[in-house]
Amino acid sequence: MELGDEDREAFFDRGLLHLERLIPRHRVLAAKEAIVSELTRLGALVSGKWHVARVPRRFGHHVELESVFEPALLACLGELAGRVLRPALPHPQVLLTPPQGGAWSVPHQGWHVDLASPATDGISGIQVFALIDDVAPRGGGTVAVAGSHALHHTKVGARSGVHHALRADPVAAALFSAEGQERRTTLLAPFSVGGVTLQVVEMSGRAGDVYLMDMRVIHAAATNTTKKARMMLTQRYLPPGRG
Ligand SMILES: O=C(O)CCC(=O)C(=O)O
Repeated sequence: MELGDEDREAFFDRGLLHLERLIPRHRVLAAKEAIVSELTRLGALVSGKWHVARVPRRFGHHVELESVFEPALLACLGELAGRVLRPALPHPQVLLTPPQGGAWSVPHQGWHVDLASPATDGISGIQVFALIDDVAPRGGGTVAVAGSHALHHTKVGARSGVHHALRADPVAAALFSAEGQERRTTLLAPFSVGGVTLQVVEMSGRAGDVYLMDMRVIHAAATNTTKKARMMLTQRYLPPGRG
């Protein structure tokens, strides 16, 4: 697949790009089957019922999971980064959240980046999130603060770090506090910190969709309030010699 100008612009502006139906259906189905059979074998999913304590922290190696990250997808990463990127982990990681109930909100903890703040402005890595099943809004999809990659290189971000810059802003501070009834509405709409437009985005969509995330983007795990498990795969890609 080829990226269009709009895709490139979206990725560079927001640090996050949603590509719909990128992964061929047969690969997604094979990956889902591999995950479900491992869950069944471990007794974590029996006749449609979840035994959460038996959900593994890490899944075994399955060729069906590897093959989701096919050459067409890797070519997109190289194109965006302007250089070859290599997988940081030997195998993709399964992100699985059984139904948790309760009410969904923008997380107020767990915000992080997986790389040290880069000294120079430029892509230091891309994380791929592949949806292996449909993920409805509020269904546990990872949440990201789109635009936050650019905060690292603003005056306030470079001086005291991105977390500090966000905590010091009256709107963005709601990312770190459960209080305030309006926080969900405010954070899911665009807001500005240090001249950079930010917005909390939930990675929801259909099976086969992919989100590409600049690894400078701050992100967090979210609650799955639906009745269906959240099933995603992730892999981080870095320039050779990093990670
Ligand atoms: O959605 C999740 O479970 C969290 C994913 C995450 O934070 C990561 O892969 O770095």
